[in-house]
Amino acid sequence: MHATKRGCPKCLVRGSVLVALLLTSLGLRVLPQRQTATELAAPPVLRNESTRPGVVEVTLTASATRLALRNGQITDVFAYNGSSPGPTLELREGDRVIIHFRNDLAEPTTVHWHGIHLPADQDGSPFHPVPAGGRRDFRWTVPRGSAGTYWYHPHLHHRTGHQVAKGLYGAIIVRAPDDPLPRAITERLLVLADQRFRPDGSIDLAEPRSMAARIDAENGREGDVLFVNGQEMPTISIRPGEVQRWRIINAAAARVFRLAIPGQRILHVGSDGGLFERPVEVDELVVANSERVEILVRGGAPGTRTVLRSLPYDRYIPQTRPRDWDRPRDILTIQTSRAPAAAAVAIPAVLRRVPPLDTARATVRRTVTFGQGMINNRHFDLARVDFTARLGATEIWTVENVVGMDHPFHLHGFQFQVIERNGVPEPFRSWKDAVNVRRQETVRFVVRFDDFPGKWMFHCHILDHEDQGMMGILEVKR
Ligand SMILES: [Cu+2]
Repeated sequence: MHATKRGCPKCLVRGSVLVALLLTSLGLRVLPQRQTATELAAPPVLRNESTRPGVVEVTLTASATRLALRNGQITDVFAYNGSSPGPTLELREGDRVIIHFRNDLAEPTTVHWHGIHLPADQDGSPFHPVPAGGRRDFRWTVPRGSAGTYWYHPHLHHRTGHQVAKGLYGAIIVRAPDDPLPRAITERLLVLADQRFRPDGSIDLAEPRSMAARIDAENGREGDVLFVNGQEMPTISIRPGEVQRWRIINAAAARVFRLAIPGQRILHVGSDGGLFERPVEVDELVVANSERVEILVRGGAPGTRTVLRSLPYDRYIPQTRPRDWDRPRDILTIQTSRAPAAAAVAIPAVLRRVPPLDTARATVRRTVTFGQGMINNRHFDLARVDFTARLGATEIWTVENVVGMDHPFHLHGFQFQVIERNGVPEPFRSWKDAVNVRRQETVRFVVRFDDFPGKWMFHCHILDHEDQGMMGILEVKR
């Protein structure tokens, strides 16, 4: 974290350190940046323990701990390295990554490296549980051309929703040697999540068989408190006319963010698998569960203020639609300073090439039908392979949602390219590992299984649905 880059006033840092010391003296582990600072703070960065060039070796520990998440109240959570979101894994294309993972929880877990193209046995899927008190090393290489924003989270079947709700999720950033965006641009990471608290400050997990549990099972668990990097309504400072690059991750279990900034259009430059070929100007962006977006945001007139807002988004069936679903929710404040205007930066018209996957070479077509709680009329079974694909094959998948609510589809291990939605051609190419499939919508994409044979998950990324069995297994065979 760079205080100068964040424009973080020294007094806020000092104040948060004092609160941290006070709470530490009470025997509580806390994150200093969560206390008094209203300026958005980046999550800590995982320390690289290797001195070898091109090697990133880190230690990641999941444990139960206590954090001051809101209003000074101490909350029992699960955290990676004592922090929620967990520390960011900073990588470069081509890096060899070694993660020494330790499970200090009292229950099994896994760590899934969401969106990364890696060997199947390193994916941290439900096939790879790490028992309570257990350890395992993950080893993989960051593919060339995969620069982008990814994330990591647990993926133990029936327990993913619970463990993420307790605080286990963190960002992965992969950088390219030839990033086309000017280096002068300040970069921000925004890990979006929501949470629900009881009056005593504890995390509100629905009692089994309660009405709340039934609603969570249907909608996916949502919380009324919106967090950016674990902070409620933080501020991002920006200079007049300054352009900032924001990497945004939707790490919420079920909430879909429909993002807008009143008073400005957003330059959308990338999604799950990295930058687009060209920037696209938009008024708003729907970011479904597990999706990432990269955007460019511009500072306003000196001293003005606006917000990043989540507009109402109706993904629900009428019976369980939240009463306040149509209320816009502000996520953070964008404060333009009175500093001199920033020097203009040129945004390239072409960012990079996104090579097309050739649909004419597709040898297999498959259909994934999303029902409520099931895929192709079946619940997930760890012992069953649903689809078998040949290594090297190009395939076209049709994901059809036949029910009355949205289900975001995610495929492990492979980035795909959306071809069309409800027969309407996708306006431009991008690399995706997750795509929201709206109620009654059909999405078609092309994917190539170029490497890494083995068993891979595909599932709905509403975590409650995934835990209920809206998941299947694709086996890629030589
Ligand atoms: Cu779903």
